[in-house]
Amino acid sequence: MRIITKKEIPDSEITDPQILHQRRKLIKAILASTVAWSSLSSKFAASETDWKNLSDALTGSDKLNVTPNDLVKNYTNYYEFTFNKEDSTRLAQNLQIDPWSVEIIGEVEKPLNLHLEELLSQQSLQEYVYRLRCVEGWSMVVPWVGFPLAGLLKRVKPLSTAKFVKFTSVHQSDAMHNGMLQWPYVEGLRVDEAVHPLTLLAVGMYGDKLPKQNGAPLRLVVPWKYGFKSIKAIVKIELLKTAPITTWNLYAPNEYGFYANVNPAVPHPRWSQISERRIGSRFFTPRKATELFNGYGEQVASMYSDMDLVYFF
Ligand SMILES: Nc1nc2c(c(=O)[nH]1)N[C@H]1C(S)=C(S)[C@@H](COP(=O)(O)O)O[C@H]1N2
Ligand SMILES: [Mo]
Repeated sequence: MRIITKKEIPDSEITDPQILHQRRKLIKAILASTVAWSSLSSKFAASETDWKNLSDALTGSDKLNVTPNDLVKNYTNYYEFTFNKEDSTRLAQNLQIDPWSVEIIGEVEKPLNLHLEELLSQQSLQEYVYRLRCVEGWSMVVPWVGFPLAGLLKRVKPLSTAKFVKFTSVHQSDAMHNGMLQWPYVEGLRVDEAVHPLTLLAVGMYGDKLPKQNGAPLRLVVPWKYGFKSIKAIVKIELLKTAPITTWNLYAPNEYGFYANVNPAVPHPRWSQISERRIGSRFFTPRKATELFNGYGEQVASMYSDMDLVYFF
């Protein structure tokens, strides 16, 4: 299988030189592992030639400013466990993720309940390097491994009545103890957003399987929206006629809108969204200017051309 590196990040964002070395080490580890997630391991198994192609892409002049893996693994938002970004990483290890299945139901011709292995059996995995911007004002660059959600949605044959997609996270009450919000975590997209080619289901990052704290075994990645839309540990995908009620919108409707498109012109009621702190940058590095649609406007702006982005924030 071929893993293709999509170069979404401009030259001006400098690379982490360790990444290539790290990837080679990781792929070896994956190839050697025979335990759980066996189907995933085979999905990741690239031939030597594929890896040479990938390394060539990475050592070329168009280098990527990927955030070091250690930072992405150890600075996580997983509120079902805790509000603390370090503790969530530790506590998430208590999640049971094998076996895993996902229901895809609602306004569809062919509802499915798929084991993770079946779900992946018809998808080919690619690497997608995307920026992730959290509503709290920090950002990072993550090499996800996954596939466009559109491919999976096609398999259930959505009816013309399907206008929205609702995503539900797992809730394991013996492991998830934060009682401050209503669980399970729920997110949603409009159907056109859900089938946009930038919208991914990720099963890995940095050439390896997704760590539990980053949403294993399966999470959404919507790079032009604030991070809270990129829901982790998905167990249910429902196609709906109307917009679902989502966790953050229910909790604080004036602070977290349904659309949540990254937009420097729409401040959060308690802070500005004009700039962001890139995780891993040096202490004195100035904050980066936040870009409309997180810099993916060329690809996604047309979906919102007739909408007031202040009203539909
Ligand atoms: N189920 C679930 N999904 C979630 C969250 C969460 O608390 N629970 N946090 C969201 C937020 S606020 C962000 S910024 C991203 C963070 O992803 P990361 O921890 O992998 O960087 O996940 C999103 N997905
Ligand atoms: Mo976030």
